[in-house]
Amino acid sequence: MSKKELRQAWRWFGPNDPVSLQDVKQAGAVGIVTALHHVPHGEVWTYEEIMERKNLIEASGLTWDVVESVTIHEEIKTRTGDCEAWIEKYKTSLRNLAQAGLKIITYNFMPVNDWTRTSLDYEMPDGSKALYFNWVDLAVFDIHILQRNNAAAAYPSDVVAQAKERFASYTQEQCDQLAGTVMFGIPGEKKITVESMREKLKRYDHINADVLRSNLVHFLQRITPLCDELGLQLAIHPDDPPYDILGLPRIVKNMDDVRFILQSVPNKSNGVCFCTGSFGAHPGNDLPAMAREIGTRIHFAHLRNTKRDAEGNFFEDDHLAGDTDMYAVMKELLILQQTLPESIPFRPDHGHQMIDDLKKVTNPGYSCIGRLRGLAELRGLQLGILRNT
Ligand code: DNO
Repeated sequence: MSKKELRQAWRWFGPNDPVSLQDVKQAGAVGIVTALHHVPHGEVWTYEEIMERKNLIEASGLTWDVVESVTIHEEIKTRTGDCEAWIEKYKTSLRNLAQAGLKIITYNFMPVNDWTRTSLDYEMPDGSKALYFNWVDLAVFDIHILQRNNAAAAYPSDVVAQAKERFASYTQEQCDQLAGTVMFGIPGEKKITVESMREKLKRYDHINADVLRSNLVHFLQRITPLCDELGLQLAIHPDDPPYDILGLPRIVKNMDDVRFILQSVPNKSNGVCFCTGSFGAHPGNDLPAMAREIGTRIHFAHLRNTKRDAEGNFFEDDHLAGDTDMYAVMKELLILQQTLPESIPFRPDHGHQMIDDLKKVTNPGYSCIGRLRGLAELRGLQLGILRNT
């Protein structure tokens, strides 16, 4: 094997991120993954604002490698209201990004909420803190706090019973905290309240997985010809966690879903953000096999590990620990990389809050030291594999 490496990148939330660009350089990353988080979802990213961000990144000796995310407006996902006008705005943003020299565009098609966890400070045996997803806590939120119609029917009866007991034991403060965590979303973006969540969920009353899938295909058919022409590479982020939650359909959970998306819209710009943390939270997903099959349609990678228990709850483990065989995934990605002219960017996705970061206010999952550890381990793994093949 020749020695083409993946490109080490780092998610940065912009000028308000407590992790500075200089910190990123010290952590050993070379590329930045970011977005204009202050632009309301769906509105156009202007060329001027994109360039301003790009210049800021380049002034510190880094490059803006990946856009994550250009968020899709809910009316596109539900194909209602001003859907077509939102798609036109999306295309304008894509044109502006291409004009500024950006190439890889991450997005997701998760209804209402982005990633979902039930705890952002789950204590690990070594004292560091991890992100955690627990079904009983989700049911506490869903059945008792959100009070979604018929929510209990979505959970096994023992989970419903435990949720009832747990809810009775929670103080108001604990309930507020749980609700805030479930609806946490992306740092620097507008927060949603329980009330607005109810409103947003209502819009999906008549949208099942098939409808959502056809809305995604419609969106992709509208934008991929432009992306092909501009040389852009789209990267759809899987659903996190890869399960239907809060009565919402999820359509990027496994290899069947990915196959459907790639086959329905075969344009070369249509690709995937291979997030090992999201896909890896489902025991049915064979990550190395998925990497092999998706192949050149992997336009970007998030490397992270989760550890499940028997009930399907999971915490985010160290990058090289957990249920996903990171060695096997890295090996697949490196085999793929050798066939490509450009490096696939990867970022150490999330990391534990640890060491001095425990005393700081950090973006959950995105503190510096935990990701620095993850990046160091992943780079070492990469080097070891490349030297031995
Ligand atoms: C969570 C992230 C996701 C991701 C978006 C991409 O940490 O991986 O929020 O950025 O889903 O659209």
